[in-house]
Amino acid sequence: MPANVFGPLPELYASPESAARLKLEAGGLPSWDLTPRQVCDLELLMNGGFSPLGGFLGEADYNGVVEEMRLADGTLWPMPVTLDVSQAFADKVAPGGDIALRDPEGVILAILSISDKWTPDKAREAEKVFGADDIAHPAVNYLHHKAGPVYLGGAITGIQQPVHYDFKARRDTPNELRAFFRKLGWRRIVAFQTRNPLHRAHQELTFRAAREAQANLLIHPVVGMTKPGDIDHFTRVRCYEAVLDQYPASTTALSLLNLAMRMGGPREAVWHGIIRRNHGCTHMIVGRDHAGPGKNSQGKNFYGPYDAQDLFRKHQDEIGVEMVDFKQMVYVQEKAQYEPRDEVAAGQTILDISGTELRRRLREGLDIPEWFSFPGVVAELRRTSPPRARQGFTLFFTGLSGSGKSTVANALMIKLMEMGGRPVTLLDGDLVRKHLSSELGFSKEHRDINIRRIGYVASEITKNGGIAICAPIAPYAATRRAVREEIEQFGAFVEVHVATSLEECEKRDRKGLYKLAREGKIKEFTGISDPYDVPEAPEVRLDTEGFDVDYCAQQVILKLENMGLIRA
Ligand code: PPS
Repeated sequence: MPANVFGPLPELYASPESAARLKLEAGGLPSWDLTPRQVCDLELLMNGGFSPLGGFLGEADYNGVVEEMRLADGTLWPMPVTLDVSQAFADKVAPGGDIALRDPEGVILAILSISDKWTPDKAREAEKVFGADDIAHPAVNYLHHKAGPVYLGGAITGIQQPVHYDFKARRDTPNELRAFFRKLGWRRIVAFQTRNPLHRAHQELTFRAAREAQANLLIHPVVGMTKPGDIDHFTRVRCYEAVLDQYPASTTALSLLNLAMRMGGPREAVWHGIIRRNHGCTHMIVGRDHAGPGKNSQGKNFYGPYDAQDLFRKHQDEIGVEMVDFKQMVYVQEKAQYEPRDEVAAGQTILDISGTELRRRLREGLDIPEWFSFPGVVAELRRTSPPRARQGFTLFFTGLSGSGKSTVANALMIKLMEMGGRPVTLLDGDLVRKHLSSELGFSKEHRDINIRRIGYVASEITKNGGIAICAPIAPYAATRRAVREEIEQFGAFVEVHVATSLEECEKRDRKGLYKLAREGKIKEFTGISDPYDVPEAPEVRLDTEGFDVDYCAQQVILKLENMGLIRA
């Protein structure tokens, strides 16, 4: 192991005196408002979590990382840490200049001295770094649909740490953790990386891993950004705190890591190892499908289950952290205890509850046995995940103009109000255009703004336990997906494709708009002179032709019942 694991690590912060002066000077520089992911990256750059990086990658380093997992000087570095910006901002700045980096509230966190500016080949980045240019991968989707088109690289001078109001006492910089380990005399520390609540199986496996490595244990969960749809970090941290007293206090520590994960499987595992080395750890637990992104658009896994372990093992010496094999722990009923799955004697009964099954039990308010989890953890999960029939949700209708979205949406609103229990809000396309988006037209840009506004309002309604029914055309799949991701943080998103054909909509032509569109009097008309991406996998697809409104509404009601969102 490298000898420097316990000594202090270089940080990128200016001294307090220079920081005060730089802050004043930076007020006059062009400034970039960092995205949430960039704030996470910047924090780990500044505090040494991404050491040896001295800033956002320049072009030569980026190319080396993408192609070979190495910086231009040959140092192992698996993940591009780049500052993506808009074309408009990129046009205003040039290599040799400085820019101020601000958090979303406008606070200046750092100065970037631009050394490189370039337009990356995102398809190549996706292929090489994540293994496929497939937007089913959350990081590839981010790359194509959220990240700006131009990258800026250069050295960072840190002015101040990003502000966190939550769980302050549980957040530690690499140097704070190193000092803590030094003070307690911990010399072998095994890190456990996680983005999920810990149940008994995790407690058993981490406890055993630490014992086998004769090491202390650092539970090091990610609280920056994880996989879309994960349990929010507030709930998770309360769950971690509830488990902490199951470990001997003198051998185990909990610290939160403000990392923005990419779900990059093997490369991400190597990255996690380097980050843990920087945080003073000597070992890391790497499991099956570490940092896995789920299924690709063909329904197959992006990576093999042990790819992450293989890549980690191959680079273990350079990472400077030893891999501890994750043993899948299962509950053996006859013995009333956990054992590694491969050590269970033949004929014994194994009990297990999968993640999907756990979510179902929470959703439906069913029993979660004590052999599976700790009462404190279950209580926290139940607090934030009441049964689905008591949570808010969004019903999102999409379809061509005149397809019948508003009619079915209105019928559903009435039916849901008749059932009672939750407030119902209808965000109909025409209503929204009148009250929220009256200044917008029908260009792609304006339609996207319109749908994002609807998504924002619907996510607030969902978060607060109501039912939002949206009925815009929403022609673009990527925008619908962004709205889904925003809402699924708080409740279910039920996409209903009103699949009335263009011919039928045009035949009905309720508002006379198709005629005008055919005559060229209305431009950019969906289906005629503007695109409509047909939803690939909506929760419900409604065929309205030949069916009455009641029947269509009933199809949606059945789906809602089936998803546990309403009680029969
Ligand atoms: S979008 O694409 O989701 O922002 O559209 P939306 O807000 O739902 O607005 C669609 C309604 O606006 C009328 N309209 C047009 N639709 C499509 N293309 C063009 N160019 C256009 N111009 C006006 C039309 O009446 C749509 O109403 P619905 O209820 O869908 O028939």
